[in-house]
Amino acid sequence: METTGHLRKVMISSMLVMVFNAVVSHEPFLGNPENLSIKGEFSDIVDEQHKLPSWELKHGAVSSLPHSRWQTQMAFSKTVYSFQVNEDTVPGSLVGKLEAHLGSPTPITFSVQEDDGESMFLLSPVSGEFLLSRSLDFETQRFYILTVEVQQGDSQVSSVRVYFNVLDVNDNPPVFSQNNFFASLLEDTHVRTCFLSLNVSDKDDGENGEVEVMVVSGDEVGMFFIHSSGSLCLNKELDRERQSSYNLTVTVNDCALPASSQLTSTAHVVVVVEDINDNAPFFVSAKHVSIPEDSALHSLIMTVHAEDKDAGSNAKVFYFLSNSFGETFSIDNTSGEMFLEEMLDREKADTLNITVTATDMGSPQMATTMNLTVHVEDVNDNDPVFSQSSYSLFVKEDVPRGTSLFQTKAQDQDIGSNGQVRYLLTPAGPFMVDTVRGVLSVTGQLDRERDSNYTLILTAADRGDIPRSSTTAISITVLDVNDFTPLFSPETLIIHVKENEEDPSELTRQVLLYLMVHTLQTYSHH
Ligand SMILES: *[C@@H]1O[C@H](CO)[C@@H](O)[C@H](O)[C@H]1NC(C)=O
Ligand SMILES: *[C@@H]1O[C@H](CO)[C@@H](O)[C@H](O)[C@H]1NC(C)=O
Ligand SMILES: *[C@@H]1O[C@H](CO)[C@@H](O)[C@H](O)[C@H]1NC(C)=O
Ligand SMILES: *[C@@H]1O[C@H](CO)[C@@H](O)[C@H](O)[C@H]1NC(C)=O
Ligand SMILES: *[C@@H]1O[C@H](CO)[C@@H](O)[C@H](O)[C@H]1NC(C)=O
Ligand SMILES: *[C@@H]1O[C@H](CO)[C@@H](O)[C@H](O)[C@H]1NC(C)=O
Ligand SMILES: CC(=O)N[C@H]1CO[C@H](CO)[C@@H](O)[C@@H]1O
Ligand SMILES: [Ca+2]
Repeated sequence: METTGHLRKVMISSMLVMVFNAVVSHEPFLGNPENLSIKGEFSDIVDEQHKLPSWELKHGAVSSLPHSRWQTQMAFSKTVYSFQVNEDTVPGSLVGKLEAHLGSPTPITFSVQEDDGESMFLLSPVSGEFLLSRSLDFETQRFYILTVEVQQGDSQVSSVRVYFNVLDVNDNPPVFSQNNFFASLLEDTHVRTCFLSLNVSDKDDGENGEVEVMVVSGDEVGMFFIHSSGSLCLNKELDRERQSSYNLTVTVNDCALPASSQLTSTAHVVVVVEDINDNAPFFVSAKHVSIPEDSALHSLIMTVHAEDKDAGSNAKVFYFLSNSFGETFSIDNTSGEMFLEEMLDREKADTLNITVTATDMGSPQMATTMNLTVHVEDVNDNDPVFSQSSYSLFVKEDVPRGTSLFQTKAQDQDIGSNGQVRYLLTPAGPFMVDTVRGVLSVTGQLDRERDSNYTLILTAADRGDIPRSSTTAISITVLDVNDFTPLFSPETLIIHVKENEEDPSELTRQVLLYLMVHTLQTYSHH
């Protein structure tokens, strides 16, 4: 039947309006039974809707409706009851009261006919009052629909719908899906990347269930921010070398009003920053080293060391030599120990420049080079050397004392005291040598007739800790000067004189000639 269908539709839409009204209403339930009927706005709507059936009745089209049902609305003070109950109402509280007005004085009794709340609301049969039997939970069930009838004597007089609308109170804190979150991020993660969903939820309704997430500690520099979706996102560039992990405390609160009624929860988020190879190794060892030129082959000359601020293989450093000195040195590629592989000679090269490379094992690799200067220290490995192994000198026997005869110089290729030469003469006799300058001079009176020749040994010694020396021989021949009346030699001079010789000068000439020849012969023997 069309009319009945229309009527039902009207009633259903009435109910929907009613429920909607109840859900959007935030009017608190005041707990006083006299206030319970003050739902004027709602009742008016229902009353308006209810005029329709009367109008339809005039057309006689609702005969299928039981007659008793149409009396019901007459008995109760309202056509529908709707009570608002805060979800935190204490069990045992009075939450509603029904009133029925019947003409006759016979006592009336109320009883619940249909109840989708499994006796959540207990009805007093006599007073019509509802008591709450258990705790309500808005989050479980938001409204209850009961049908109550009133009886007078044994006959059912009428029935009425009773709605209990549960009002949300902020009784659920917003929660994180976990108490502790963990995330790891590559150091080069792009700014504004959201990397962790905190999955917050709040079972409450409306503002009571709207959430606000904040990072409250562990992020003093504002490295992170919370996206409106509740995700944790990166706000700035990470640098693992500055900070390698973050321990964030995040809170979530709902938006209940007043603010003092807001509920919060806390969770910890540990963010670990994973290294990328963004630092080259850098040398921390000396750039200069001094080693003695007589260092033994394969001896350790120094240990180079480079550090790398990265982590793991990004910080694992290997060393290589790229030197222009062939195989003079070798290096242990992991320890950085450098060894001598060829004998050194300061006299050939006193400074060696080596390029040491430190490379990490990251991908891609990063490398640094260092110019290492090796100073070769002198050791006393060279003798002083005279330019000749012997020298010959001729000295007139009347040479004045103190006369410098000769300077010789021994060369020593070493440096410092290893190359400083001092001279010593043996046997000294009437000569001496200046120890520093090597100048040979006469200190005594020579006398060819006593010592016609001298053989001296000149020693040159350096001033090294263990001195090295060499010698040269100096032979000195003393030349005669006419310091005596001539003594003839041979002592018997045979001069052949002609018996008729008249010119005595001829004799003198002959003697002189002899002496000259003889003397020259003597000299030439030396
Ligand atoms: C958050 O919720 C989504 C979907 O419900 C889930 O895939 C994800 O694992 C959750 N995240 C955490 C950290 O619990
Ligand atoms: C993070 O901080 C909280 C409290 O400050 C602490 O209980 C927790 O152990 C910390 N976690 C880590 C991984 O350091
Ligand atoms: C380091 O040297 C060892 C041998 O001394 C060699 O086996 C290794 O491959 C070298 N490592 C690198 C990275 O060159
Ligand atoms: C070695 O390097 C030094 C500077 O560090 C430079 O004065 C010297 O000339 C270089 N020697 C050679 C042989 O390259
Ligand atoms: C090492 O020396 C070379 C040439 O002497 C120069 O070009 C280079 O810049 C130097 N490297 C460093 C790290 O000083
Ligand atoms: C050198 O002197 C010694 C004596 O002092 C002498 O016996 C020797 O013959 C001399 N030699 C020469 C070559 O004159
Ligand atoms: C809103 C309203 O009418 N509240 C009333 C509830 O009942 C108490 C006591 O009867 C009144 O004082 C309130 O005004
Ligand atoms: Ca809440």
